[in-house]
Amino acid sequence: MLRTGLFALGTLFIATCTADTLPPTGAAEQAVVNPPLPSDLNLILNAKTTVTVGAFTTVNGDVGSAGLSGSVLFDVGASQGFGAFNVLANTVTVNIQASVGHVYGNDITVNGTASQQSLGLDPATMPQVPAVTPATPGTANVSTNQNQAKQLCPGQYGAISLGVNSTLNLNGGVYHVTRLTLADGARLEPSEPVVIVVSGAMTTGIGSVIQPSTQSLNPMAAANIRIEVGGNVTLGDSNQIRAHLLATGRFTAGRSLSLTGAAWARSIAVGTNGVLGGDGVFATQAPSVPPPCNDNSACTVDTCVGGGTSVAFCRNAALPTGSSCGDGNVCNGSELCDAVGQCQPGTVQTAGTTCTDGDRCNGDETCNGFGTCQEGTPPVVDDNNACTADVCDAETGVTHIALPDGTTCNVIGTCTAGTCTAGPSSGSFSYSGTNTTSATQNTTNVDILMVAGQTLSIGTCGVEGASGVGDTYLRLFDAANNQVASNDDACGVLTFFTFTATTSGTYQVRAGCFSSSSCSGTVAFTLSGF
Ligand SMILES: [Ca+2]
Ligand SMILES: [Ca+2]
Ligand SMILES: [Ca+2]
Ligand SMILES: [Ca+2]
Repeated sequence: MLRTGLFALGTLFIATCTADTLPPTGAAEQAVVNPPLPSDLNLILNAKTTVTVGAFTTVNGDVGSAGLSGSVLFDVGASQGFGAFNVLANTVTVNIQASVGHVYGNDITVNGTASQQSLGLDPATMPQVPAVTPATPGTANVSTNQNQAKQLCPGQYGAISLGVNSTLNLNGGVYHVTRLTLADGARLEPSEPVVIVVSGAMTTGIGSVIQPSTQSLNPMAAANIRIEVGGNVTLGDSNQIRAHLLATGRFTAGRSLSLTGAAWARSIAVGTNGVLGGDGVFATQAPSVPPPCNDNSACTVDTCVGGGTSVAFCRNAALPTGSSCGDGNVCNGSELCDAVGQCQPGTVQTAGTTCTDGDRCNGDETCNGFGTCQEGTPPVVDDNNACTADVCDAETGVTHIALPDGTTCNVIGTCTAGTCTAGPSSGSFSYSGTNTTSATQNTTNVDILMVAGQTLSIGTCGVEGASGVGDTYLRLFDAANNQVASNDDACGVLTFFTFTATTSGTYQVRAGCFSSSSCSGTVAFTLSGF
């Protein structure tokens, strides 16, 4: 039966091979296994449908179209950096004299050059163009007149319109607006991180500029100017943009665009002779941004005043002299505000000053004398006592809690009041010996149970109740019959020694006399420790 089954499978296999020569079936469409996407993919242009890179435009970054039937076209003479970048789309077309880096696609036409081509791409595995943040604009329109410069506080506005050659400075925060319009030569220049959410369209004229203000107190990157547009983005010729843009609709740029950052949209068309480059990685979600007018001083309260149709400005009101502006470090002293809103350093604390982090289990932190808090030495938690539970509490530190009496400890022992004992903790026996060859024969043998850590004190002297006549000799052996201790003449010719057990078990005392002499005595012992 089994043979028949195998034969039947073999027949089926042959039949399948034969079927491959027949007209293509669904299974035959998978011609290649998709190569993995580049691990360092950073799409500076990403569309749902089409991306067109205009003639002679240079894109120094990755370009993709994440839609299932998305396409990317590099028009005549367009180029993509130095071959290190990637183009990814279902359909990729590289026109004559155009050059691109590594192409990933399912329908690739290269009439120019591509540094590498990989056939096979599932667009669903690409970073998808996210939805824009829903806008909640206001009604107050803001406009700048020709050649006017003014600033704005974050908030909800109607349309924002910048006149010819005017400048609008944005203080940090989130702006919700209905439209964003820049006339020829107008400049939108945030001085702090902003998110601008536009419900409608964004339009610019010739030579419009969107970039960080040169008066920014702290460094600004393209990602610090995030513009999300519910409609279309239409940029005029010769625009200079340093931002991350996201549009629900089309992104269209005229000639000679200078874009540093990223543009993600439903479709993208960049005109001729542009220069595009990346600056950071496009975030799928709008970042959170700090409040406006930060002057980097903890001794001032920062507020953005006014805005809208009136003048806006930053107010940095000084806190009262002596207000704390602590940096959270005890060791460099207590920082205090001076009369003009500046934070002044404190006095460096001497070495050894506590700077505890409130956790006693990682040790007690102390200042090093140079303004830095040093880690402490964690306390030893284990007390080597099997009859205590060892715990460390951040507040109270290390404690050892006695286990209930009768708890088994160290295999053979039993806990009593937090101490592990095996047999009696003291005892004695009398013996007389003769011709024991220094306690190696004819000895009197007594077993003593010990748990690891216990110390045995034993002898014919040195222990209460011990005595001896003649020259006594004692030896101690472990459970494996190895001698672990011995003594002959600790007190005169009488015997005493101590031994600390490292393993729990039965130990044997062998009592005898020196050489071949005769002796007698009472051997007494005590067990201390655990
Ligand atoms: Ca401040
Ligand atoms: Ca401090
Ligand atoms: Ca600590
Ligand atoms: Ca313990």
